[in-house]
Amino acid sequence: MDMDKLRSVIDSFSFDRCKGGNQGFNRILIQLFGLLGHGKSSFINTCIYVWQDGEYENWAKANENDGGLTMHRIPHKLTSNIVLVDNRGSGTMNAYETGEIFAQLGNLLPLGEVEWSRGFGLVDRIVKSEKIVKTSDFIVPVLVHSVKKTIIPEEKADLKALLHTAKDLTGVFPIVILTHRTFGNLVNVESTFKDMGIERIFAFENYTREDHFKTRGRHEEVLSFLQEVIKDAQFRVEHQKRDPVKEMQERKQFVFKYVHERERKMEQEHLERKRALEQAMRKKELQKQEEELERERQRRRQAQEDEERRLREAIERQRLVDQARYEGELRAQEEAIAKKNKKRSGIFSWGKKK
Ligand SMILES: Nc1nc2c(ncn2[C@@H]2O[C@H](COP(=O)(O)OP(=O)(O)OP(=O)(O)O)[C@@H](O)[C@H]2O)c(=O)[nH]1
Ligand SMILES: [Mg+2]
Repeated sequence: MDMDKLRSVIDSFSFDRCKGGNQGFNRILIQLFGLLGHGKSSFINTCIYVWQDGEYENWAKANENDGGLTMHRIPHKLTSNIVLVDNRGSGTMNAYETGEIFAQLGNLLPLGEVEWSRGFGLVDRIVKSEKIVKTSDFIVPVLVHSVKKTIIPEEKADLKALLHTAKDLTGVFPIVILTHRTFGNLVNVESTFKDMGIERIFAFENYTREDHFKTRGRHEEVLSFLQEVIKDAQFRVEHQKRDPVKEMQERKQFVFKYVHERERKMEQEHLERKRALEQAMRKKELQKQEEELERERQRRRQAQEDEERRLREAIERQRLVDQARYEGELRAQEEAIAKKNKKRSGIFSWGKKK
């Protein structure tokens, strides 16, 4: 399809023209999500730039430096029936951040500033938003991922889980947008996402402040992406009985359950950590007691050895004293005998002279 035809298909899209009518939907909400600084806002700029085909502007306030910036959920109206939503990116895939992503994706929070909360704060915010959020928005989840960032094996499982939960939550398999397409191994990243079950992947070099030289390739890719979004929404509405109010309710239940499970898990982990810490402390205390006992045993052994040595030395000293005395007495006896013998032999010699 040439570009003009594509534009006219996108521009004229309306749920009212779906076979079986709009089933309660009136606009497509393209919900962008993903990690911080992967190019969500730049992708919105790219879409608006291509759609308006005028001068480049930083409509979505993409970060001018390399990093993350968006703190608000800002809707950008592309056509009367298609809205792009720039969501706040998450820093990690941990349970708090994914909870917030699901609430954003499920359109359970009002558009505007995004606060992130711990504990059951998210549930409170969803309940407070009930009257503001629209059930008539058809959500198409779109994950934005930069080719620059290699997906390490531990991240792969988290990312896959996130994509599948996004599908369960919205009823639509997320489309993946790869940004910075010339800055990394595109083939590898594409095949990683295909392995995760993703059917539609678009790779872009986003139009940015530095590089917004219009190219046919980029323009066509953006229009094809929008056409794909429309086809998906149409397919879902035409091939399935829909009830937007009930679906919103189900999304809410899903996120409540997720938050509840998360809190329960956190509490359990906290208790396990506490138990492990107490166990470690008890073990350390026992070890200390054992060491003290061992030191006491050694002290006693040493004292006993010292006592035995002292006794042996005393016996030895006594033996030497006894021996010396005995030898002294012996010597005295011998001297006495010798003296006696000398005397006797003197008597005998005096008798002979006579
Ligand atoms: N070369 C190039 N730069 C890009 C591309 N996409 C985004 N950038 C740059 O990357 C930086 C971050 O892009 P953003 O669009 O602000 O990222 P983000 O996902 O909106 O960030 P958060 O709002 O924090 O989640 C900016 O400096 C962009 O100019 C791309 O495809 N190619
Ligand atoms: Mg942003």
